[in-house]
Amino acid sequence: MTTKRAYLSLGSNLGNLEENLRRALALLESERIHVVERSSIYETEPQDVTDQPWFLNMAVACETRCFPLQLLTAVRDVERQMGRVRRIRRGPRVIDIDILLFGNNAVMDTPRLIVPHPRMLERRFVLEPLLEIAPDLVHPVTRRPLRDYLSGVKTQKLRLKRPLSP
Ligand code: PH2
Ligand code: MG
Ligand code: MG
Repeated sequence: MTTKRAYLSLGSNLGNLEENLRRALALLESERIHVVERSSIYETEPQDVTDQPWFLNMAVACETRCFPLQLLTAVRDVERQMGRVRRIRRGPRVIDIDILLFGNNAVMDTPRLIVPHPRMLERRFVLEPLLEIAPDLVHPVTRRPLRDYLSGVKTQKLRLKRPLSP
């Protein structure tokens, strides 16, 4: 069976944020989702629900044998293992792992999963880390380079960029 590459966005704004990201990466590995590239970590201003703590966000590239819905099940599993409780939609969370892109430009729209991630082009906390590890990515639907969308999100505050310590 072939392996496919997927790009994931990770975010945390409850508890020990760095520790949460580290634990999520380790748990992904235990689900046989191999993280092959990781961005720096970014402190980002909360979007959508603005009355919540700032986030730490990062993006990773991973290799997996999973199909998209299996990957979704695996990342939900990791979120669950980390005690994520879904309270407020888009509100504070210990960990959030979103599938941004899958395989060779996969496009899908199902009740459980939409790929590419429907809000990725409007979010600096997604685009900036993602472009750090893959500057030449093209959006599978619009066919435009992702870097073209950065200028549209520059007003969203983002600070401090450093490697996640081991
Ligand atoms: N996630 C959200 C809503 N708002 N804001 C930032 N800065 N980072 C996030 O990861 C984030 C958010 C819902 O998934
Ligand atoms: Mg999310
Ligand atoms: Mg999510």
